[in-house]
Amino acid sequence: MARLSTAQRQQFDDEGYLVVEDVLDPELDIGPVMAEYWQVLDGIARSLHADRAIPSTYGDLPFADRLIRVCEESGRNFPQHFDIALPQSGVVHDTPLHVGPAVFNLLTSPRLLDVVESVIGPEIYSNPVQHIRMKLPQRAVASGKYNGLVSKVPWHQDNGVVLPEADEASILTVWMPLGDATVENGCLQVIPRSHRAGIEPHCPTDKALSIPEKLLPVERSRPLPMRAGSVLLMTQRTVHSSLDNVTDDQIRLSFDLRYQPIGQPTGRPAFPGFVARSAAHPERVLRDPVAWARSWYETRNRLAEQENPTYNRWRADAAVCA
Ligand SMILES: O=C(O)CCC(=O)C(=O)O
Ligand SMILES: [Fe+2]
Repeated sequence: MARLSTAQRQQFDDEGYLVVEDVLDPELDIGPVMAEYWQVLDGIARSLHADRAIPSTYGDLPFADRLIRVCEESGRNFPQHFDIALPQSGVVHDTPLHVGPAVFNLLTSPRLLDVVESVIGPEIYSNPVQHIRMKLPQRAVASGKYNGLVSKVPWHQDNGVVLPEADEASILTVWMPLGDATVENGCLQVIPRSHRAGIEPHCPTDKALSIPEKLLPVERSRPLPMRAGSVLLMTQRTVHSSLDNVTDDQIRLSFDLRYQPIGQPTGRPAFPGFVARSAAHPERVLRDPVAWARSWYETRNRLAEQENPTYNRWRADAAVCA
């Protein structure tokens, strides 16, 4: 079992983060996910081509080249088509999302859950705050509204982007690159030991919720280049952000997943989580990828017919945001 060593546990507790290498097998665990994403991209490209929005479907290009080309030529981005959760607002009956079996298999990968178990114990709930991020080179980012799924992400704590109901929960963020993440293509960075204080104030800005830099020792920030197959663990209070993708031709692909002990509030009660592992009640574990997908489709239908809830507590007119 890929359990953490005592030293690794200690580093996680002391520093608020830990990179664990070679948890996943890039070919066996990540390959099937990329095959699903190839199909999603193929659908996008064919539909744009049929609408004459792009001159070719670019079907002979590898994934990154193809997505960059499709975004550049169409002047659009498609973060929600790939994402593994619904957006926080504006959900309609046909809001796209991707909840395929390969994604479910990764979310419930025994090797991943072994690592999670070493931090939060054997009763593991998959928190529904989860995303795929495909950070594009600048020239492929559509102008207009900022989207953290395709661009760099400002300083924040994950605790700050969910409801206060989860403030005392133990939500573990598991961030993993699907290809190598580098300083150039926009890897994650953390502020070591920042998890020891409380929740910092977050300000709503045009670039997502963020902690004002004047409140942070940003000179202590540590970029974390990572190879595919490695995972980064962070507490819900660890302050982190991500860098710009300054390459011309790479996409920084990553999943951010979250797990917590069963029974704690998730911070987004309108979204569906599930029991991923349980020593006490193995019969409650969700093993069916179709049932998982259905839980998201049912949530989509429900949210499409009501006013969407809000998931954060912050106000732009707070003194600290001036
Ligand atoms: O992947 C990124 O750029 C940001 C990810 C993030 O904020 C998270 O995983 O909580
Ligand atoms: Fe985050």
